Amino acid sequence: MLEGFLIQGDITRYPGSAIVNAANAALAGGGGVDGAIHRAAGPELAEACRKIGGCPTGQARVTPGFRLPARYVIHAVGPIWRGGQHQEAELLASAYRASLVEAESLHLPDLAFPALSIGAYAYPAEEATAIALKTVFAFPCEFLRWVTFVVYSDPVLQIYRRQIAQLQLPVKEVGRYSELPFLPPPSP
Ligand code: AR6
Repeated sequence: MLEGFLIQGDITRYPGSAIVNAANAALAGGGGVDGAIHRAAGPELAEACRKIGGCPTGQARVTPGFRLPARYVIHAVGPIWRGGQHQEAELLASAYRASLVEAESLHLPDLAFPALSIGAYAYPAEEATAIALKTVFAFPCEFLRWVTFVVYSDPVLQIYRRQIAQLQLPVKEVGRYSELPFLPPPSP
């Protein structure tokens, strides 16, 4: 059974197996969480993305994490919000599922997600959060046991708390990564 965690923080500091990036279809880097991940991973990440060439909306591609604490980056492309009549909901769910498929194919036990599409791509945060949570918990995981939702801002944290309570999902909030029970304790 999948266990969920919620944390407010910087996903580039996640010390587990893989983090998901909120990428664009060109895998060209950008602002927001994408920019932070590229800065923390180093220039090798842009080079690896360039070799992949791109990724359609709703899909995901894997690279190493390079200088990140996480071993892999799963670059997922969420939809740009265009009013809700352009398959945004399906594409957002698909971006989450595609990330989980990549993690499963690598036999990873844990994965961290940022809030895909709710920043520069302007997806309404309440709806996007419900999709994120429902999609992850509906996914038939085989190797994955722990999914951590990493939120950056206070308003988004409140939205996650509310949706987790409303959907009655097994997601525990922690204050720092070292409280995640499945990770080895930090070395002294
Ligand atoms: N750790 C965790 N979450 C973060 C971090 C961080 N270090 N930094 C920002 N967030 P966005 P999108 C939150 O815009 O909407 C880029 O230019 C942020 O507060 O990063 O999918 C790409 O290249 C927000 O809640 O992603 C694409 O072109 C959430 O991450 C485009 O933006 C997502 O915001 C993708 O837009």
